[in-house]
Amino acid sequence: MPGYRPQEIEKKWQQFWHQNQTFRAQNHSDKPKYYVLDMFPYPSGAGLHVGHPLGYIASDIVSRYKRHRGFNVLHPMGFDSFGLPAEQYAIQTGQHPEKTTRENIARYIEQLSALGFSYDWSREIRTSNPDYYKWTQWIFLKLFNSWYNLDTNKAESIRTLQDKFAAEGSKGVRAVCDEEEVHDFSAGQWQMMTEAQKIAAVHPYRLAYQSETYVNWCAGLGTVLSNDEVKDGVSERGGFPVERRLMPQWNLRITAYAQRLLDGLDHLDWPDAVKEMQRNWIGRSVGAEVRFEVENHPELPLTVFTTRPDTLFGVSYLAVAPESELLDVLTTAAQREAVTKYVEYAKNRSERDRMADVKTITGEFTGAYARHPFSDEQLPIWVADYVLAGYGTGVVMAVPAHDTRDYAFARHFSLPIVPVVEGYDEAAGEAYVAKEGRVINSDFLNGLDVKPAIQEVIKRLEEKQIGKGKINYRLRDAIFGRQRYWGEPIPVYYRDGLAFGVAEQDLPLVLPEIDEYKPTETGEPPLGRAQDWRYRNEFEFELSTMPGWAGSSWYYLRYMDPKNEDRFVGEEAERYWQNVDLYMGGAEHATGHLLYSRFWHLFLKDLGLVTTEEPFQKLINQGMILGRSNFVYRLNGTNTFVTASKRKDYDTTALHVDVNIVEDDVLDVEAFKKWRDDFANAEFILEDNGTYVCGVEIEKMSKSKYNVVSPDTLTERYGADALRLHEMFLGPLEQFKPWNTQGMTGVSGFLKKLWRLYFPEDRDWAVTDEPATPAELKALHKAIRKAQEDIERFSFNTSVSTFMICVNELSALNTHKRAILEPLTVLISPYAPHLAEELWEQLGHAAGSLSTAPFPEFEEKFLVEDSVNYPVAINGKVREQMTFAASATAAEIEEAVRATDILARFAEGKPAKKVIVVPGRMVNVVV
Ligand code: ANZ
Repeated sequence: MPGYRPQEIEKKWQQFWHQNQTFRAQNHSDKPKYYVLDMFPYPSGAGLHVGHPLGYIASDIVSRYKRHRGFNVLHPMGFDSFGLPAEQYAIQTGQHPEKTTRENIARYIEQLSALGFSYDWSREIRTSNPDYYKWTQWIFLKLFNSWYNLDTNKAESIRTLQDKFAAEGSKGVRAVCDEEEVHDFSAGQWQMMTEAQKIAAVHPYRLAYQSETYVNWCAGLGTVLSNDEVKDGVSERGGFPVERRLMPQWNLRITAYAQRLLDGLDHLDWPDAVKEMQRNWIGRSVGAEVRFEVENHPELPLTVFTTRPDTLFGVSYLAVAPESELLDVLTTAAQREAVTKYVEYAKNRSERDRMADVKTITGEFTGAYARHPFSDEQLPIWVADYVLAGYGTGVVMAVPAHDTRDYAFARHFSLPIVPVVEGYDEAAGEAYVAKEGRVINSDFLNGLDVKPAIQEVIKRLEEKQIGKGKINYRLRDAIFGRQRYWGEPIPVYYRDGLAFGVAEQDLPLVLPEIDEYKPTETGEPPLGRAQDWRYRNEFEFELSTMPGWAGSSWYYLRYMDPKNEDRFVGEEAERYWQNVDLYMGGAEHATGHLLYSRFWHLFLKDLGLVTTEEPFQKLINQGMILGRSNFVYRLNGTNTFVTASKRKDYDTTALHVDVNIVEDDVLDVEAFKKWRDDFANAEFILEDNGTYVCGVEIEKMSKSKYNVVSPDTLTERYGADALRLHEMFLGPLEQFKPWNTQGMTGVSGFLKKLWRLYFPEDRDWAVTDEPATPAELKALHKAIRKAQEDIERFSFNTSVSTFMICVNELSALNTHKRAILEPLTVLISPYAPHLAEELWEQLGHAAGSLSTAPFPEFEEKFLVEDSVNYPVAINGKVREQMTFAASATAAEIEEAVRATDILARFAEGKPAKKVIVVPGRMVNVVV
C-alpha cells in the first residue's frame, strides 16, 4: 500500500464505521457525557455546498477529540423537514412534498457520509415523520393545557386555574394572560357558568391560545409570517410584500417567560453578540402606566406606557396607533374623513419602516382631547404611525422637549414644546434626551432629579389610582399558525365554536392527503381540502399547521431517546444527557430558533418534564464561507467577450460565469461555449498569452451567481480528509471568509507528506520500533500541546498549521518510528479520520477503530532543551557561539569562557575585566 489514495481508504472506513456502528452513543455509561449538536439542516433540493459543512467539520473534530479524551459522546444528526420550499415546489409540480423531502434527505445523507462525520445515525430524526411530530403535537397540547401563574412564577396545569376559580373566583388569580379578554367573576358565578362558558373563560389564560392578532399577512405566500421572517417589509423567502392584518391566530405565550429568558442569558457560554440580540429582542423597559381621561368619553380613559413618568408635566399631546380600535369612538365627525384616510395609508407600512423612517412625519388630529391627570390641562389626541399598536398600550404621552420622535412631530404640526428637565436648548433644534438632571416646570416635582422624580410620580399615580409602575417587554407572543400544508397539524378541533385539544391517545394527528397544495376556493388553508377529515368523524379540525420552528424547538431532546414510544424523551435518558454541551450553528438563528427553544425548555422544566434550565450550554456561530465569483465581460450588443486586463478599452457588461469551468481564474473557453446555448458562437479577445482571464469578486454563495462549489467533486479528487483540513485552514471558525479551491492542493500535499512518514516513496512500510530521539519527541510534543490547546478553545485553523510544522520537522529528521508516529496518528485523527484509521490499522491495531484510543499525553519534559546556545561577545560585539548544558550555572559558564583563547584571538590577549552571563541568552566579556 505505498501511495496515499484517499478514494480507497475513505470508502473503506465509512463502510466500516457504518457496519460497526462505531459512533453509536450509549445512554448508560461510566464515562462522563458530552453532547455535541449541529443545527440540523433543512434538506433543500440543491444539496450541500462547501459552505454548509464548515460547522459540521468543526463539531465533528470536537466530538472525535472528546471520544479520545474518554467521554461518552452524543453526536447526532437529523432533518428539519417541514417547511416552505418543499411546499412551493409541490405547488409548482404537483409532487407530494413528502416525496421531495425524502429524496433530498437521501442526498444529504449521502453527502454527509462522504465527509466522514462521526454521527450516531441510529438516532436520526425527521421533524416531518409522524412518530416525531406526534411529540411536537403533544408538547403543543401541554401548552394548550397550561397557564402561567405569577404567584409561583411558573407554568401550571390548567386544572389548578379551574380549581382557583372554583374556590375564589378570578380575583385571586395572578396570571400572564390576555388582559382585554378576561373578565372578573366570583367563585359563585363560576359555579353558575355552563361548561361552554367555563371553557371560554379559561381560554385567554392558556399558553397556547387563539386571539385576534395583528399579523404579517403575505398574500404572495398565502400565509402569515413571524417578525423574523419579514425583512424590510417583504417576506424573507420570496420577497413578497407583507401587510398588517387582524386575523384570528394561534399564539404561544412566550411573553410569560420574558424575564426568565433574560435572566438565563447570564449563565450561558454564548457569543456576546447573540446574547445582546436576545436582550434587545426581549427589550425590557422599566416605567409606568398613566391613565388620561378623555373629554366627553368617560367610558374610555387612555392608558399610556412611558419610561419617563418624570416628564409628565411636559406632555403636549397624546398619540394613538393607527390600528387602535379606540379611534372609531374618539374621532369627531369633523375629523373622521381625514382620520380614515390616514389610517388607510398607515396600515400598509411595515412596523420596521414606521420605526426606522424618521423623516416622513405623518399623523392626523382626531378632534378629541384628553385631560392631564394632575394639571387638568387640555391635551389634543392625535393618531400617528410612529406609535406601534403592539407595544406598550399603543398610546403615547408625547413630550416633545425630551423625545426625538415627539419633537419632530411637534415641530411638524406646531404643537407646544415644554421643557421639564433642565438642559433643553431651544436654539439647538432637537430634543434634549436627558437620563438625569433636575426637573423644572413640574409642580410637585420641581427641583427633584430625574430618578427620584420618577419614583415620586409613580407614588402619586398609585395613590390616586390612575397609574402604576410597570415593566414592559418588547417581546411579543409568538404566532403559532401557518395557513400552509407542509407542517404539523395543530391538534385542535372545534365543538360549538370552542377549541378543544385532541386527546393524547389520538396522537399523532396525521397530516391528511389533499388533491392540491393550495388554499381552497373560499380562502381556507390547504387542509380545508382534506376529504372526510373530522375528529371522531364529527368535529372540524383546526386547518392551520404549525410554523417551521415548532419541530426544531425541542429536537435536541428527542436525540437523547429517539425511539421512545411512550414519552417524548425517557426520564433516564434525559437525566443522563441533560442538555447540549456544545451547539454549533449559524448566527441567523439568534432571535428565532434559539429563543423559542429556550422558551419551550423552560416550559417543560416548569412541568417537571426536563431537569435542566437551558437547552444549549455553549454556542458557537460558525462564520459563512463566501463564494468566489468569476466574471466574463461581454462587449455590449455583441457575442464577443474580452479578457479582464483589456476590458477597460471597451464598453462591456460583466456576467457571472460558472466557477466550475474556470481554473485559477482562467476560463475554459470550449466549456464556456457549451455552457449556454447563446454562447455557442461566442468570440473572444484574449490575453497576449492566448488565455481568457476572468474577473473575480467575493459574494455570498448562491446558485444565481454560479459560484457554488459542491463538496462532491472535491472529495472525489482530493478526499474528504483534505476537504476537512482545508475548510478548517481557511481561517478562524467564526469569521466570514472566501472559499478558495486552489488551497486544496496544498493540504492534499500535506497529507501525502504525512503518509510518507509511514510509507516512503521507495519502501512499502517504514515504521520501526527504534527509540525516538529528543528532537523527534520535541517535534511531537510541541504539536500535542498546541493541538490540544487549540481544540479546547475551538481554534481549528491554527491546529492545521501545527500539524504541518510537525510533519515538516519529522520529515526533515527522517522519522519513521512507531514511538512518534503512533501518537501522531491519534493526534490528527479528529481532523483526518479516514487516513488516521488506515494508518492505525497498518500500525497493527487490527481489531477496530482508533476512535476511542486515548489522546496522546503531552509531556513537558520533552520540550525542555538539554543544551543552550550562547553567543559570546567581546565589548558587545558577538565573536563566537558556545554551547552549554541547560543545567550549567553562570559561574560554570564564566569559567569555561575564561578558559578559551577567545581573548587571545579577538582582543590581543588583554585580560578580561568582567564576564557578564545572561542565563539562557548570552555572554559578554568586557576588556
Ligand atoms: C414619554 C416620554 C418622554 C418617553 C421622554 C420617552 C422619552 P422603550 O424604552 O423602547 O420601552 N412609547 C410607548 N409606547 C409606544 C408605542 N406603542 N409606540 C411607539 N412609542 C411608544 O420606549 C418607551 C417609550 O417609547 C415611552 O416613554 C413612550 O415615550 C414611547 F422624554 O413616554 B415615552
